[in-house]
Amino acid sequence: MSTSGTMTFGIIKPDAVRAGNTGNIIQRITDNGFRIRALKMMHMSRQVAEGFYAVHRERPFFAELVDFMTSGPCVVMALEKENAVLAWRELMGPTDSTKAPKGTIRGDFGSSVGENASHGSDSEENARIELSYFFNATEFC
Ligand code: 3AN
Repeated sequence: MSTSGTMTFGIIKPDAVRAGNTGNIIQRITDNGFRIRALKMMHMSRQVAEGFYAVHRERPFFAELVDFMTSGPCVVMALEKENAVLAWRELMGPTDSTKAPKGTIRGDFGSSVGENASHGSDSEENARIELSYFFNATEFC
């Protein structure tokens, strides 16, 4: 298996899993040339969600964000590609699903700025932090 490129961290959020779009989103990921290096479904506890979004703790939407991310199972993923961080953010589209173009994951599967179907790291440094928050070294294939 090729291991070229860089890795980013992605989440298929609870709204998209609930709506039955997990398979559609994974299909888009592989169709766009990403290699899935790790993947698991999980239901985040409040402690895990609060830790993951700790940088947003002071934002007015923090409680809503944690409620949403713990509202059902999600799928966490390690995605590899050339310039994976940027490539995954482009495939997702902008944060606010109501402004995301059709053809992007958020444009097609999200419904608002909070319920936006997917997460992606915003830098390689944060990708490393977020990957190690959710995956052990033994979980990467
Ligand atoms: P991104 O995830 O695209 O980097 P950020 O960093 O602006 O976007 O937002 C972090 C998280 O907070 C995202 N998951 C987003 O859905 C959520 N979020 C941002 N703004 C709001 C808002 N006004 N209301 C609810 N959730 C929000």
